[in-house]
Amino acid sequence: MIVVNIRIRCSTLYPLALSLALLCQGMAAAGQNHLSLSANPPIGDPGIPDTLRIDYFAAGLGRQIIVPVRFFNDENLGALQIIVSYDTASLVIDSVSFLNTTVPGAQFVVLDSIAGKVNAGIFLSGVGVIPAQTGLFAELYLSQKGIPGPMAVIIDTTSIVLAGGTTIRTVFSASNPAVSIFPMFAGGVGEILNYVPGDADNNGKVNIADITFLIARIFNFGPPPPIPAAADPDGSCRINIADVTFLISRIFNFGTEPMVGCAE
Ligand SMILES: [Ca+2]
Ligand SMILES: [Ca+2]
Repeated sequence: MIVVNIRIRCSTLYPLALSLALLCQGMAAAGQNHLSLSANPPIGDPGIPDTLRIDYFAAGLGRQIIVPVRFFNDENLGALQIIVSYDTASLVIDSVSFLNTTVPGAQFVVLDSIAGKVNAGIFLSGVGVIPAQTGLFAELYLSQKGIPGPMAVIIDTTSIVLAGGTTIRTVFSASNPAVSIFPMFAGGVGEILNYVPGDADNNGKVNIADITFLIARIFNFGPPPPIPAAADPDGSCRINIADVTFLISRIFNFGTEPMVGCAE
């Protein structure tokens, strides 16, 4: 199995344009009443800049790509709405999961597979706040279309223009005072590498030479693996003796198939 590995470079920051954002599109889709995030004009972001971040992710052809979307806020929030775009030439959006989110509250998702946009939000309708934290907002589930060879994939922030002409953008809503906060965006450009899971020496085959290669590396006298994720067959995000054990089990035909690695 050939695997596509996508690395996120979190080196670029994009300040977002100021705008009043509304939850109306997502709320309508969720069967909720229209809700304005904030009736006040945006006043910027007090304290430490709030940040929206797309994390590292890895995936294989035919498997889902899981893209963690994280955020930082240093004030109490009442709602978050995050809008991102993806490359429709190479990716297909499957769903958005709030399963492991650190944010409690009502959730909505609108997927536009034609335009390649995801509009996802969480809001608190009653008392309570989303406290200051660095946390997971949601995970995007996408599939790779199966185009071989190295290529770039971009997950970026975007905006959506509603039928009435209102433009909605990524926004965090502070609960007290009620203001719209427009976070900085970190990351988004991915680099894709093709590899075979467990192929630690990157010669296209998984065999005993990969075990030798891993042992040499783990005991510090061998070269680093050309593609670290390929040398992480147990999918633990670390390269260690457990990967050697895993490959021994596999190669002698009583172990499971190597997993898509996540070591960096
Ligand atoms: Ca190999
Ligand atoms: Ca491992």
